[in-house]
Amino acid sequence: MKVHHLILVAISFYLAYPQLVNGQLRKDCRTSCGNVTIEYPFGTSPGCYYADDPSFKLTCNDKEKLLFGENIEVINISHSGELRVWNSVSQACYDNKGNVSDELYYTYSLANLSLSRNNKFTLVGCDAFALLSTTGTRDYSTGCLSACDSPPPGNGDCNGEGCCRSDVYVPLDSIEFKTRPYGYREPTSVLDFNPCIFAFLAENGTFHFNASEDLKNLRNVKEFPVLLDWSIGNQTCNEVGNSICGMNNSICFNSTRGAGYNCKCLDGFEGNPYLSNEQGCQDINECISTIHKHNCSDPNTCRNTDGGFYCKCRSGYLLDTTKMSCKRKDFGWATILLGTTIGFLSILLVVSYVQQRMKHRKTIALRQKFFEQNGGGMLIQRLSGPGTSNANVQIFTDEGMKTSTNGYEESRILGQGGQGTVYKGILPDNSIVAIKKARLGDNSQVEQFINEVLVLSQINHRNVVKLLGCCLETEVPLLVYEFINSGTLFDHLHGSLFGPSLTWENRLRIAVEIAGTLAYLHSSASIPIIHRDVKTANILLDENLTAKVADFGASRLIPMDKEQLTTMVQGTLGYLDPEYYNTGLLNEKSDVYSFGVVLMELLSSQKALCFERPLQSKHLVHYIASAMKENRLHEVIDEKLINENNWKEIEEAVRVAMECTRVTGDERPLMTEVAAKLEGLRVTKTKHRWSDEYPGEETENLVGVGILSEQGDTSSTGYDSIKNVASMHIEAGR
Ligand SMILES: *[C@@H]1O[C@H](CO)[C@@H](O)[C@H](O)[C@H]1NC(C)=O
Ligand SMILES: *[C@@H]1O[C@H](CO)[C@@H](O)[C@H](O)[C@H]1NC(C)=O
Ligand SMILES: *[C@@H]1O[C@H](CO)[C@@H](O)[C@H](O)[C@H]1NC(C)=O
Ligand SMILES: *[C@@H]1O[C@H](CO)[C@@H](O)[C@H](O)[C@H]1NC(C)=O
Ligand SMILES: *[C@@H]1O[C@H](CO)[C@@H](O)[C@H](O)[C@H]1NC(C)=O
Ligand SMILES: *[C@@H]1O[C@H](CO)[C@@H](O)[C@H](O)[C@H]1NC(C)=O
Ligand SMILES: *[C@@H]1O[C@H](CO)[C@@H](O)[C@H](O)[C@H]1NC(C)=O
Ligand SMILES: *[C@@H]1O[C@H](CO)[C@@H](O)[C@H](O)[C@H]1NC(C)=O
Ligand SMILES: *[C@@H]1O[C@H](CO)[C@@H](O)[C@H](O)[C@H]1NC(C)=O
Ligand SMILES: *[C@H]1O[C@@H](CO)[C@H](O)[C@@H](O)[C@@H]1NC(C)=O
Repeated sequence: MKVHHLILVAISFYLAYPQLVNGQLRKDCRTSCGNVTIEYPFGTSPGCYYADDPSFKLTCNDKEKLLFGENIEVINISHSGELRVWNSVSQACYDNKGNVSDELYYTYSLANLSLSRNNKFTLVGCDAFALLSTTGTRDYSTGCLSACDSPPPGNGDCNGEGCCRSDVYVPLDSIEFKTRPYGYREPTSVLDFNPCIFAFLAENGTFHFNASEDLKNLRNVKEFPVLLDWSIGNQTCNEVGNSICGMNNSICFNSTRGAGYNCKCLDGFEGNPYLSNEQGCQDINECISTIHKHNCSDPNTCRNTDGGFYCKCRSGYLLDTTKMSCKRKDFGWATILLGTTIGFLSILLVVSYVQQRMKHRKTIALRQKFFEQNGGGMLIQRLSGPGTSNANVQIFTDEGMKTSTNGYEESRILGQGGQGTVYKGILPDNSIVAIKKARLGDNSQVEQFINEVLVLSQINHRNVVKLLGCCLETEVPLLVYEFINSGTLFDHLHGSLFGPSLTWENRLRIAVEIAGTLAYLHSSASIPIIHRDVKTANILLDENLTAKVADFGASRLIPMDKEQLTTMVQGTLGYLDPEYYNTGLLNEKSDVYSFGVVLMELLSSQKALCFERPLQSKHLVHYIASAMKENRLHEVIDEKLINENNWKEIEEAVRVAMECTRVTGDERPLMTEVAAKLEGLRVTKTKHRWSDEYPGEETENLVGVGILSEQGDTSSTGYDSIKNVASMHIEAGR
């Protein structure tokens, strides 16, 4: 009796170490034995195979054969969980009496082994059967029968005539198979063509039955490859975690054995999926010609990607995915339409841009023209000329003016006068200004505007409306002033703002302020200036009722060496100096006359020219003069002003006004004298009040005033009003 014991030692394992040791293998691990490549998790020495589990231990014998267990030779190992080994053929031969030498009886102790489904259990022989059974937890048997009393036709089919086979799927502990003759035969009838019976496991497709050859001696083949399934552990991927495998590019899959897991590289990658170093799964460069895994018709268009590739066509070409070749893009109607539309729109855009540019240029040219026409050049020349060093005139732009007046909105109009319209403007820094716009199409107005700019640029006085700047880019020039919000003196005396606030004290102060301003214009400003249009309508009041002289349009700068100037007569009826009117000779005394009229207005609250008054007293000067002559001053002075202790001052003020309005200019006092006199009245008045409150100081102070006036000493006193009086007297005396 001959018994073959083929022990297939454990291949799959119940592990002490559930985790794969990732990464580095020892450098001295063998990577091949003979022609067989050894790869992790298998290895030949400790530290080279998985978790030091003896199930993955292989040995390389001195004949360079890789052995698994005691004597099973390994053909090769695949990562996907298969181990290909050589398995011997078992055979039993008939003796010459027709008896088989032995019953073939095989026990395969499979322990942890799984036979792959891709094996066949095959019997070659006549009148025999083979039985494959399992032992252990499941009872399972399979087998086949072969019968033949004459040589079967050599058609190569293993169909039960001289050869039979059965599929194998036994993932269990152990199997055994039996082979023996089926019934009794006259041995000689078989012996001739079938002396032996063969039984073996073989990988599907490795054995092709040929009756004429194999029944005799199985072509002397002694072993067949057999596939065994191996896996790691007895847990599924879910149980161990899907990221158990070596790298990002490798994935876990459940072993076909039904226990444990294996790893594999993703498509487009190759390497050892259990390792995470450079031997692990790496991208396959499909575009390298030697590999030629791409299907681009032109290899030059192939571009490798991580785990794949694509075919890249030149611009203007598209990939034809059926042939993987590049072909020219064809432009459909939609494209042509789109292109045309875009082209058309671009042209439109360009045209409108050019138009805009031209319009812009035209606007600029127009502005330049206006600027010149409005005397901008002359102005700039004059402003930068000698004697105007402290000129501080800002040039505003057309746009700036437009936005600040909200497009010259009607609601922004503050007033409309002889010289044009005044708008309220709000500058970008939120400051409020008054913007004066000349009347359209009046060239003399333009001249006056320029004149005003020149005059005002010379003046820096707190009682003169400050000119901030001008704009000459518009058709008519614009002047920008500080904004004075409480109307004109005219409005307060006769018009819309008439009220009780203009007491005698206020009126006297206003008169002093106007007189002081005119005195300053006549004598103190760097070049003497004659206002030429002094009237209550040209005197603005701010919220403290401080006077601000405005409207210098008619004013004249008088060069120092010229005493008189012949000009076209300008001014307002009622305020106009009769001498100047008759002769056309302008000097500062004309302003004195006009001031006299203003002072009379302040005293009487009567208009300068009033046709409701009797014919002879139409003119305020005549009205007051006749009243004075007839000693009935009480009648013409505004009775609201009069109280018990100011009559003397009023009389004095009337006298000053009368002097100012003398027919002959030479007889009129200088503006400085007028200012000093009025200031004197005011100071005396203040003193009187003082003396009421502090009796006893009066005499001393009055004496002080007298002394100071005579000596011209301004340094010995700290009292401002007195100082002013003093200096006024001195100037008046020059
Ligand atoms: C896996 O093996 C361990 C020990 O070897 C055992 O305790 C466990 O029950 C097994 N698990 C499965 C699913 O077979
Ligand atoms: C390796 O393969 C070659 C040819 O395929 C063969 O001649 C040689 O015997 C093989 N060596 C071993 C050790 O199997
Ligand atoms: C393993 O061996 C078989 C049979 O010799 C062969 O067909 C197969 O290509 C081999 N596989 C590897 C990965 O070497
Ligand atoms: C698997 O093989 C190992 C090692 O040979 C052994 O200890 C274990 O008992 C085997 N498992 C089974 C279920 O036979
Ligand atoms: C064996 O191989 C043949 C073709 O080679 C195939 O058709 C058949 O399905 C395979 N059998 C098994 C069990 O894999
Ligand atoms: C079987 O072997 C014989 C002799 O070698 C040969 O002539 C015949 O073609 C083979 N038959 C098949 C099916 O391969
Ligand atoms: C694996 O993926 C992570 C994040 O996706 C990345 O940071 C890491 O570099 C990748 N490692 C390798 C070896 O590709
Ligand atoms: C592995 O098997 C388990 C249990 O049968 C299953 O839930 C899981 O989806 C499988 N995982 C993979 C990657 O096939
Ligand atoms: C070319 O290869 C890609 C990726 O392997 C595939 O998706 C595609 O179907 C193939 N095309 C042709 C025409 O073979
Ligand atoms: C075959 O051998 C002969 C002689 O040795 C025996 O007499 C037979 O009994 C034997 N046959 C079987 C089936 O064993």
